[in-house]
Amino acid sequence: MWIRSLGDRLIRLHQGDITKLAVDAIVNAANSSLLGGGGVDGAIHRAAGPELLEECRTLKGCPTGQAKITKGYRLPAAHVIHTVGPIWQGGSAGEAELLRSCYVNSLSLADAHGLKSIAFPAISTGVYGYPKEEAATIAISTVAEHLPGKSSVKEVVFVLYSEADYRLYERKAAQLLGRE
Ligand code: AR6
Repeated sequence: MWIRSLGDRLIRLHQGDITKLAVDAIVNAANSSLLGGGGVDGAIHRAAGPELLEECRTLKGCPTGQAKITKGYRLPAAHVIHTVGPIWQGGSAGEAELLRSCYVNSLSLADAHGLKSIAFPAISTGVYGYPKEEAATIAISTVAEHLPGKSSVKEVVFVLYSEADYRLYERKAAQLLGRE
């Protein structure tokens, strides 16, 4: 278990299925319709049950880089924060700034709701094709920049589905945040 404290805040790395985590909010790597899809989005909708889709229909979609919150329904997590990552188009279409916004806006939404713990998947690195190493750098550095301070969020978990992604995050987190 990789864990690192930034003041009184914690950053953890976890390998596995994000739908199993009992945190205040899990983040969904959704698409702009917010009406479900494959990958982690499909897994979250399957585990949360049909009530999640019903609530998502009332949200009328979400632009890339923004985030919206729903309840977690049958998930162990109380809430789902749906964010829409950029589709990788080669790197000169503002992808890095949009990916950064996904993390910033998800954290601000969690703070606005007084949430203490949040878990992120590796947004945009599946179907949306964002290079994993660059995406990991953005994920870790953005969270590290925004976590200290007055936010209600005390714990951020990065959830990596594959062992290879977990090892990448371990390496990146050690580079960016220092070793234990
Ligand atoms: N728990 C944690 N991570 C997971 C899980 C899981 N259960 N399942 C997959 N991942 P992707 P994107 C990882 O494709 O690239 C959907 O159809 C996966 O290994 O889910 O942002 C949406 O509706 C990868 O590292 O999301 C959109 O249309 C990461 O989650 C589109 O895909 C993200 O992969 C979004 O694409």
